[in-house]
Formats: sequence, C-alpha cells, structure tokens
Amino acid sequence: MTLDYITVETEGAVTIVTLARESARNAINEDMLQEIEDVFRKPPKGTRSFVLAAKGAHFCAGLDLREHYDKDRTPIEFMTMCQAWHRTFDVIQFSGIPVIAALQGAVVGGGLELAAATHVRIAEEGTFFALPEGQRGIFTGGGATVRVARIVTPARMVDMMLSARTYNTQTGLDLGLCHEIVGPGQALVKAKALAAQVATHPPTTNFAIVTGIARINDMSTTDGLFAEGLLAMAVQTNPDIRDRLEAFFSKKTKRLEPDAE
Ligand code: 1HE
Repeated sequence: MTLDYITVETEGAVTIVTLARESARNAINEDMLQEIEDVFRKPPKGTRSFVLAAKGAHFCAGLDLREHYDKDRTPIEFMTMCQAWHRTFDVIQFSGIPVIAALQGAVVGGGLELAAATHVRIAEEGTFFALPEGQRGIFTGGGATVRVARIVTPARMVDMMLSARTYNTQTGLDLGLCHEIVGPGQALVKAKALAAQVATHPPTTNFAIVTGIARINDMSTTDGLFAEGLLAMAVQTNPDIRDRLEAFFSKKTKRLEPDAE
C-alpha cells in the first residue's frame, strides 16, 4: 500500500504511525484520515502497541482548512466526514491495542481530538493545546465534545472554544491533556520505550485497560461494576498471567518504589 500522508514502521511488537504532512502542519485531509483509519483498523501483524507521532515542529493543526474551503462541502457531506473522523478515532481508542502519543508544538482543533483518542500522551516542553474552531466560525467534529470535554470538563471546553485560549504544556499536564512532559526531542524516545514495555503485557490485559475503563465510564454504577467483574473474570483467569504471579512470589520482579516513573 502506498501512503502519502503517514509513515508506518514496526520495531518488534511496536508499530509507529507518524503523521508526515509537515508542510501543512500535519493538517488532516480526507485521504490522510483514510490512511490513519486503515492502519489502526488493520495493524501490521504482531502489533501489540502503537506509537502515534508526527514529523516537524507541530503534532497536528487539525482539519485541513484549505481542503474544507476548496471543497465547499454541503451539510450532508460534512456530516459524512465527521462520521469518518469519529469512526477513525473510535478505532484508535477502542481497538484494544494501546496507543501512546508523542506530542510537540501545536496540538489543536482536530489535532487535539486525535490526541484525545490515544491512551497515553507524552508531550515535549513547548507543546500547546487549543480548540480554535470558534474563532474560525466552525465547530468541533472529530469527537472533542465527547473526549476532550471528558478530560477537561464540558464547562472548560466551552471556555476553550469561545476564548480560543492556548494552554501551555504544564497546564495541559494539570488538566490531563498530556500525562508527562519531557525535554526537547524526547517525546518519541519516551513514547517508544513505554510502548515497548506495554507490548510485554498480556494482550487481554491491555484490551481490558484501554477499552474497559472508558466504556465503563459511560455506564451506570451497577452496570459498570458488573462489566468490571466480567473483564476481570477474563483477565485474572488467563493462564498467561500465572508466570507473572509466580515471578512476584519468587521475588524475581522489581518492587514498586515511591516516586518511580
Ligand atoms: C494548514 C493548517 C490547517 C496550517 N489546514 N493548512 N486548527 C487551526 O485553526 C490551526 C490552524 N493552524 C495554525 O494555527 C498554525 O498553522 C500553527 C500554529 C499550527 C503552526 O503555525 P506556523 O506559523 O508554524 O505555520 P503556518 O505558517 O501557519 O502554516 C504553515 C502552512 O501550513 C501554511 O500553508 P502555506 O501554503 O502558506 O505554507 C498553512 O496554511 C498550512 N496550515 N494549519 C490547512 N489546519 C473534524 S472538525 C475539526 C475542526 C478543526 O480541526 S478546525 C482547524 C483548527
């Protein structure tokens, strides 16, 4: 398959997907979205975790505003496109394989919607977050009302959209838009290291973590507790975990330490 807007590489069980449209600050057009959907829907064989990274100084500037202007889409055409964004980002969030994002520069508009679909977000100093759609006279359409609002609260998302304010990396960390701040050039290194570690977990354990917690958040307390039990029933009785438990009893595994990353 020829890819025009992303690159896909594998390092062991880790698949690295890189947005490669630096000249347009990795703005997402229809073809790029399709490439992203295809790779997450049909990962290279043996993939047990993903890194999502981006070339250049900025992670992603969101919707391709040029394409949107040129295509002059009808309401139905834009609805269809939103559904494609939702479908793609749902695959990223719910395929059951952990996705670690390496962020730098602008993570804005649809770029923030994309990042919010990943499971762990590691940001270089200088990364900034914003939803500038309001000032362009448009609205979010890639899932921010669901995913970003759940991270920052709906009230704060309203403020982000009305004010177009930019959050710096530290504020992003405080709000949960990213989970770790690293020095220049370190986001990809750190994301790959975490993805490699995560790839050693049993796949059913990762599946439960990356799909179960978000899904259970949509449920009532009773349903959530029941669903948690069902997931734990499958994960805790998986024969693959017996060796790990044995390694703990025989003191072969590292112990947890305070303040350890
Ligand atoms: C683009 C886009 C884009 C840059 N679509 N072409 N997103 C936004 O409103 C963000 C818009 N972008 C920016 O605010 C800035 O470009 C950045 C802060 C990301 C980077 O600034 P800078 O100074 O490094 O680059 P630049 O000069 O602004 O842009 C470089 C080129 O990328 C330029 O094209 P050129 O042909 O003049 O070189 C820009 O036009 C192009 N470019 N961003 C198309 N977004 C499903 S709904 C989702 C809703 C949204 O995401 S709305 C978009 C929100």
